[in-house]
Amino acid sequence: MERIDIGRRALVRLLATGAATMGIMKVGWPLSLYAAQAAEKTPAPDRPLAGVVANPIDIPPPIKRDHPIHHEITLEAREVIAELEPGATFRYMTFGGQVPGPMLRVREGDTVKLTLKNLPGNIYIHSTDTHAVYGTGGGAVATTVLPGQSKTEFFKAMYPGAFIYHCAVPDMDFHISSGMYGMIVVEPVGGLPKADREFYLGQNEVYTVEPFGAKGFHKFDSKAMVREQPTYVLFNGAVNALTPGRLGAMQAKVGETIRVFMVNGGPNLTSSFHPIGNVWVRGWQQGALASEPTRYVQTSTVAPGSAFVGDMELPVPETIKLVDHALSRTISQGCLAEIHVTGAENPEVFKAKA
Ligand SMILES: [Cu+2]
Repeated sequence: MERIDIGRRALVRLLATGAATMGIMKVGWPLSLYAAQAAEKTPAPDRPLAGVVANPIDIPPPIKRDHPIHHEITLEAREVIAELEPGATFRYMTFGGQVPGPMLRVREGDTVKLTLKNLPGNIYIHSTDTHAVYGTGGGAVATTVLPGQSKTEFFKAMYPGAFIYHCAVPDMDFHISSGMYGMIVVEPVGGLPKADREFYLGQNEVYTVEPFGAKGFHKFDSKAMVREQPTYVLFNGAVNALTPGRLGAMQAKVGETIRVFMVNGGPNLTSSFHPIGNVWVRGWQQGALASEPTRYVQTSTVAPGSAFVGDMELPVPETIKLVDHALSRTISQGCLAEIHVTGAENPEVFKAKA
């Protein structure tokens, strides 16, 4: 049996910054649509902040087993105020204090006891709809839980693929936009082709009253969400989070094969996921890992509520920019991540000066 307690590391991080003492007011069941907006208050400017950006390499390793096992997994619903970009804050809803939520990894045929713990300081109900689950709402009904309580469901991973899990309460678009989604990888029997490194990204869009780039606290804008006009489009929950100017680029070496797991939370926008300066040599469209991958794909459509798994080969040193090729989202709304590939030049393949 494998036991994973997803929330502890995030909890330590929060306690270290003091953000766990936020003192958000609790409200009871039932919650009307967006009712808790009224509870939102602008945080004091000196409040310590917790970051929500998921570390793209902090993921479970590939599965080598040739037999199924049982998992006991706990996800924590955690509402935190954190930064969209330096000086601009937002009230996120997360699994485990990070966006996207922790990547879960099981094998086809494995069984899972999944506990959703809704922390006592939260104000909203939460749940999980896991697209790898047969059952009403992908388990959303079974896991709908009030602040301060936990619910546990059991499921068997019957089919392989890379799937989203997301909160699925009645105003789920609001919860997902606020960060409440992640990926579960159900590896096919026999596993995936070997990759030297793996990275984990999640894309979602955020709708705020205040414009892009404004300092201070950003309030959620439900009307803009219904119009599908976001303020921010983000990888891993913050503006250009995985670039040198922020938390740093992802790193790889010439000659390696790397794999990117990407989940699109949406809630509304389809991503046109493209690696500038490279190509998806193998792409499992919609996360369909039981299918043969498509080859040499430039831009992959990743629907909201779906995922993509893509491999790249790295014949030359370069900076690969991962973007949504609906490019205004990258240029004006924050949707950029970088992979820095270091190693020897390969002039037979590319020369900067011909
Ligand atoms: Cu929720």
